[in-house]
Amino acid sequence: MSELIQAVINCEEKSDLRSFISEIRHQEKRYLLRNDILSTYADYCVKHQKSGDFIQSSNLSKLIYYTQEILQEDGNLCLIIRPKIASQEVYRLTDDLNAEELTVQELLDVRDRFVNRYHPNEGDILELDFQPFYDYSPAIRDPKNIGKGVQYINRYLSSKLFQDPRQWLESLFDFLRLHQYEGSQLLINGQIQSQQQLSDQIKKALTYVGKLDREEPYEKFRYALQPMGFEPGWGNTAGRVAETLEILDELIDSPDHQTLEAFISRIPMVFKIVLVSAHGWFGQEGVLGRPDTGGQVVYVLDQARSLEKQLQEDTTLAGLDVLNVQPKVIILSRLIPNSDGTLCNQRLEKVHGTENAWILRVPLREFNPKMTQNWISRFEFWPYLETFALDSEKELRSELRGNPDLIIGNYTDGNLVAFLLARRMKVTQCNIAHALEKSKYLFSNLYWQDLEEKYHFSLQFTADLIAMNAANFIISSTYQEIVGTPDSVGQYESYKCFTMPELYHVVSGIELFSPKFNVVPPGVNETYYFPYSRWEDRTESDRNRMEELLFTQEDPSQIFGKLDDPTKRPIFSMARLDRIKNLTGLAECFGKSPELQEHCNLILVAGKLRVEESGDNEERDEIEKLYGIIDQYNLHGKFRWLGVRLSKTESGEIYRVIADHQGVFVQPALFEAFGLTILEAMISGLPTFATQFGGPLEIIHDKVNGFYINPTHLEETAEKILDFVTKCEQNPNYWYEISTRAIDRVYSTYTWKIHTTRLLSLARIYGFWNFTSKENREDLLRYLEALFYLIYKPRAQHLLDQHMHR
Ligand code: UDP
Ligand code: LCN
Repeated sequence: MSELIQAVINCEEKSDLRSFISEIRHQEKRYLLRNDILSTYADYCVKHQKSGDFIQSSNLSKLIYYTQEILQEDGNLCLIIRPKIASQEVYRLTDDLNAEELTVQELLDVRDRFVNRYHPNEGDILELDFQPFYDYSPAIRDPKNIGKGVQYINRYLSSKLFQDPRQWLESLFDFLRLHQYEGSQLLINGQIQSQQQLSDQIKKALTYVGKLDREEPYEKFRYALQPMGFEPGWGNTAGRVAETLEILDELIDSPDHQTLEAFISRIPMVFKIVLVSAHGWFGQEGVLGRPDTGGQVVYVLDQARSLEKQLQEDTTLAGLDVLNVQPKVIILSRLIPNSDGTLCNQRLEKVHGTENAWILRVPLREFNPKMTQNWISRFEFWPYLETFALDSEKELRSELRGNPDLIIGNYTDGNLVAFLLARRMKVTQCNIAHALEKSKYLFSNLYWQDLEEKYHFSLQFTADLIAMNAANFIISSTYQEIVGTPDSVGQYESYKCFTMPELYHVVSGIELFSPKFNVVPPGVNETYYFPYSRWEDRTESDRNRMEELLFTQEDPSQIFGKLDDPTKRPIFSMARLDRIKNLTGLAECFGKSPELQEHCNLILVAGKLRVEESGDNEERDEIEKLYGIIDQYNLHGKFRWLGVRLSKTESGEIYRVIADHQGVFVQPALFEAFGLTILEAMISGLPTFATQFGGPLEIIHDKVNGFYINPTHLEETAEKILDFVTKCEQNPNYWYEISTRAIDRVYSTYTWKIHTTRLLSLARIYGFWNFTSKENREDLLRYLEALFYLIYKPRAQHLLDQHMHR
């Protein structure tokens, strides 16, 4: 990049650079983000009548394209440049056009100075640096392979391991001896005492099972294999046992990474899984749409269901029915005594449609019953996590009659609890972010002190750093959740280097090239969400009820607005009513376009209708704002707002009824980490317009199976929807084309079956590598513990003191 800067400085573009800098100086903003930089540059090009050629291919244009941020300081500009995904360079550009490269430390100082929180005379600030812990572990080289960690680690470690055949065979032998289920030995027993004997016995067993009918059930020859040294776990039929033994035989004779993966994927080593989803209303009925309760709950419930099913299939295939193995999945959440009509005050609730998946709710200790008896916003939840983890450990051990095999955390709080539990129970830890608030709230770290009272980001970001570094593996829903796109920073990437002024500087917060990252997108519950055209699976009475609810029913307690012409094409959206979901933006976009109003009605399912009924600040603000927009643009007669809480069956049907009317779904969030409603709408057959900021960029292919919108450009968004509607009016086939492709997209890529097969294979492979490579992470974990006790805990205690005085 320095060459590019030098090229701009040294060529005839120097004067352009000078006048562009002067343009920047005239900006009121001293801290420009990419959007500001691009629009200032666009204005500059218009004002100076720059040619298309210049705009397309000048060095200055290239430099601007890569520049993520510009900070102005004493006449100098600090340029933060992202020359490629997951990398950053910083330059100071002086008045006389000298460019010098800045270190990360210098950049963080510049940022601190920007907010007047730089105090070098008072000593150095604490620097957090995780890089040394990653220096000796394998790292992916090519950014395009980020998020494919397991493939990489498998190849890398196999080749290392296979270099020393003796050690490799020893590790494999030790690994095979390890497995038990509630005291019963699996795979091999004491008859096999060495790796050499293992190899001989495999051949013997293969000869034996080779003579049996392939379909012969395992229980019929179980006791013939036992004296040879083989216990249950190899397969449920003679054919399956033979296959697994053959794979092992091949692995011993001529190891390669594919055979290793195939073998490990068959090893029964995961039976009990804990999913931690601590905050919010976690339940199966009447909880969705509340503040803090949305996609994460849907995701975790569906994942639990699908994991249980997959575990059952796997244990049956492994022949473990003879031991009566019953896999168990526990969702750990908090118990909320004042549960407002939901079941969140019940200790144990079975997950519908499963045999052995449960929601286990553990109450918070009663530090302050006014708080702990009630729902607590995720932003205020921090002081309760450590004791919650301690109490949960006991409950989990008694429910599971031992330790789980895998703990998966969800969201910052769940991930921190998963870290504490996994550390104490010595279990593999997996992280799922769902949403990292750091990138959701602009400048949330730089101005953390001003936001602390409301959001407590100092606790959240510290917890994020601890949990994401501690996790054995992380699954993300998209690639860009990790490292963004060529022109936008990823959510995990935003933790790489940042300042928390006066608290600490993070010079390397996470290794983005670490193979711990794996992209495993979620699915959608196909029992409730399916294409509108599957008439045979739809219930007429539900359909009529939803039809009425959407278009005509009058019930001021939960419905606002009456449609003048209910037959107009519906534009539909459904989301929690928070600022980032931006339903108010969609209403405004609709309000600004009389043409769109001529063709369509706008129907929203969102939150509550009355400020007094909401206990959440953001929700209250949004309710007021929405009423303001309705009046300002006089949307009466064209707009309906349903403040209802729908059951799953109803919400599935509601998308389909919109599709019956050839409507569209719009997801206008200012940022969306993934966006389950997009999958729900698409599988139902709705042409979907979704924000271009975040996960939807990977779900949808623009203009192929849906459309991108920029929710900050309201007129342009209205124009895009109008354009689609007009095209459909001219050519009714167009709606069907997009609708069909949307359905296909979900079925081909976003199913829970794909998700859980992959997740379980990850759990096994990481489990195997943790065992064989004896990866020593103790130094890292000790560092994280220090962070927890020295930074997180005192701050959490301080917040608890505040709560006690409420
Ligand atoms: N949802 C709902 N009722 C509402 C709002 C949302 O049932 O009033 C459901 C919606 O169907 C989806 C989930 O909540 O399954 C929202 O997930 P998404 O990933 O879109 O957003 P999140 O709320 O997690 O940010
Ligand atoms: C949280 C979000 O904000 C959504 O974008 C995701 O779809 C959801 O969690 C499930 O991961």
